[in-house]
Amino acid sequence: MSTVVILAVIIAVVVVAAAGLVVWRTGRRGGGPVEAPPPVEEKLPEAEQPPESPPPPPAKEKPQRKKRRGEEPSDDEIASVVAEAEEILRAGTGTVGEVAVEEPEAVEVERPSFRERLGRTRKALGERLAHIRLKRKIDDETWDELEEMLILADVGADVAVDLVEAARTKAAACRAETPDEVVEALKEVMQERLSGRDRSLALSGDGPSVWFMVGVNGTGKTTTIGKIAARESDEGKSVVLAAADTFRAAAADQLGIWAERCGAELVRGQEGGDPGSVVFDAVSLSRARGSDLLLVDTAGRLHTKVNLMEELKKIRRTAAKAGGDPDEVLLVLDATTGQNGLSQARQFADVAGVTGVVLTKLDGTAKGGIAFAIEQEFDLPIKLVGLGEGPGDLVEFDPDQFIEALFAG
Ligand SMILES: Nc1nc2c(ncn2[C@@H]2O[C@H](COP(=O)(O)OP(=O)(O)O)[C@@H](O)[C@H]2O)c(=O)[nH]1
Ligand SMILES: [Mg+2]
Repeated sequence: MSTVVILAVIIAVVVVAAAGLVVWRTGRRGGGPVEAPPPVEEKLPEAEQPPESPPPPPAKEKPQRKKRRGEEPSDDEIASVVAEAEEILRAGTGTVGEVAVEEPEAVEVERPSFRERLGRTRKALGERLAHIRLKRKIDDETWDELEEMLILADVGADVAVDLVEAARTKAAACRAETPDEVVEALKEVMQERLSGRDRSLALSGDGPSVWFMVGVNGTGKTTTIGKIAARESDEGKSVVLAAADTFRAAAADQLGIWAERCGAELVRGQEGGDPGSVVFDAVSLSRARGSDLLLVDTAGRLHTKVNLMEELKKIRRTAAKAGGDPDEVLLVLDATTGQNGLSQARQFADVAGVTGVVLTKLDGTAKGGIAFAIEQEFDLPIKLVGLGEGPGDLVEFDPDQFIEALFAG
């Protein structure tokens, strides 16, 4: 055997041993599954033989990820590959040699809490509650004050009377004597009234889920669609937006900005055009693409004398014909309009087949009690709540957290 062949065999053995050391140390520290390195080529053609002792790399030079064929790794190189592997494992992503390190799980976007955003509602209720808690004894006046407090918070007169009645019965049953115990009884009654409803958003079993947004102008339909699209896209869903509010071109432009932000597809028509044809096209496109979710923005008013409610019914029928009967028709209500908004909302609820409510602008009102009026008078579940104008400012309606925030003072 020639000297050159012996030398080549020695180098191959050293390289295999070094690669084994790197993989063993990486697997030991990372704890994850580590695959064996690819087999090292045994014999190299003479022309590619490396010099006997390759010059050591400069101290600060980043070692190459893949070694030149047949080159023997030095101790320094092994140490630096191990250090690199440790760094990648700490960062949670990347590749070490041939071993892929899994990407970290998506970090959940932090959503605002009721407690931090219901500032004005909490202040209004908190001051009155503080006054009631200071009372020495419970009498009719105490109950009247609690009722007044609820009416001022926009719970609605009938609902306020009903809640106080129930709290009074509860307080008597559990022999509540102090103002704190009475306030607690009212809080529990309010929690009971909002519990046990299905607040989930319905998904289609077959084809894209279709959610309509309806409601009067300025309530926050387009903004809510943008927020939902942002949330669902973040979760990896493919989303299509239909600009069926053809009243103003600016409405479709506004939706277009949201679509661009989150990579959703926008379907729009001519200003003043037929909203039905926008919806038809959007359903057809979503089905053809196999999209997960289609969000339909509708108008709060129209150019023509066509009745808005008739138009909504027509759009629904068109969507159904195209194979996209809505899974959700969400009535968007602006919390700041309080009881006035409710009468307009009633019309939508009656004709548009509303399945749930999105209560917007709860961050900017002292009238959070409107949530009770909606649930009790309309018998509709509030499914989502807007707590600001940003893409992350949409939260699921959690009644317990909502009431805790109201009573937190
Ligand atoms: N503070 C606050 N503003 C909101 C919220 N939702 C929407 N808005 C604002 O309300 C205004 C009307 O919203 P828009 O989506 O255009 O209403 P639309 O006419 O129903 O489509 C815009 O200025 C929005 O930024 C919310 O939850 N909180
Ligand atoms: Mg709009």
